[in-house]
Amino acid sequence: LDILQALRQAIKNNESLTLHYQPIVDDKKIVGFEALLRWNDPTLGFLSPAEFIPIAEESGLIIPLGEWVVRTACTAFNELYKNSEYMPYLSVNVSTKQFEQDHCVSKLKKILEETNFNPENLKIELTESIMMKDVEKIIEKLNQLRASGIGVFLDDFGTGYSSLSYLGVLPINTLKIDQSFVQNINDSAQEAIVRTIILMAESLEKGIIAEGVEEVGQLEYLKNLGCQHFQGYLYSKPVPFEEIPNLLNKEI
Ligand code: G
Ligand code: G
Ligand code: MN
Ligand code: NA
Repeated sequence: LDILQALRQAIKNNESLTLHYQPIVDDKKIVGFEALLRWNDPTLGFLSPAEFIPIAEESGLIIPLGEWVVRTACTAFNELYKNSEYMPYLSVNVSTKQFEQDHCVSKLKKILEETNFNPENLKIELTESIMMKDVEKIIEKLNQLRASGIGVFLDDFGTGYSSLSYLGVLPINTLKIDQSFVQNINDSAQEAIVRTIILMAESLEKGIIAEGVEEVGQLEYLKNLGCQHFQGYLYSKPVPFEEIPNLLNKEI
């Protein structure tokens, strides 16, 4: 059984695919959760999204898979927070291949309507590779997202080929600093890069989230540089949906 065949089955059966959720925090509370795909196939066993997302992209399965992610996460979150005053935002990864599709934005909006999910509570994470595509078209889509209330995060920031000149014109809300910078933050060159990214984000009025924060030392370093939002094993690994309530009581 090959991965492609198995993935096609998994999407159809809706049994072996699940989502885990990793909190994004400030210095007091959880502000959001990133949804991350997990796949434990009955015959192939556990497969990492790093293995199967590229196959899904190549085959076109990323379209139904991506829609499944948004629908499943929005439904689960609405249920979890139906009696709460405060709801952290939900962030989902959208691959460039998926975002390039003509009807991507209208499809997203349709899923939000069907699940009755507030667009202001949804963020989508795109990588810098979107900037290597038809930029005019990408900007148009980003503007449509903004108009609908959906937020846009630029994921793994600093590792791709984004031309800094695009950053000024792209309607993106937040930069997620790639974990590789955070993990090497005691290296003076890496620290200089992180400091510069944070300053640039401030001048462009964009938010910043540091990814991959594993140690208290890294957290303190980032706070000193002016970073206010964090994600990483230090606070929590991605957890199954059922474990979210345990996190809500945990100290930051
Ligand atoms: O969760 P983990 O670190 O194993 O994720 C590995 C990679 O897979 C990350 O780059 C992550 O962004 C990506 N990924 C996880 N879930 C999804 C998803 O639902 N859609 C897309 N497009 N990528 C995902
Ligand atoms: O590309 P993206 O940023 O979406 O990928 C997120 C991936 O990073 C997830 O698979 C998640 O499991 C992983 N991750 C999250 N926090 C940490 C961390 O603190 N350290 C490491 N090594 N990986 C992390
Ligand atoms: Mn991400
Ligand atoms: Na990332």
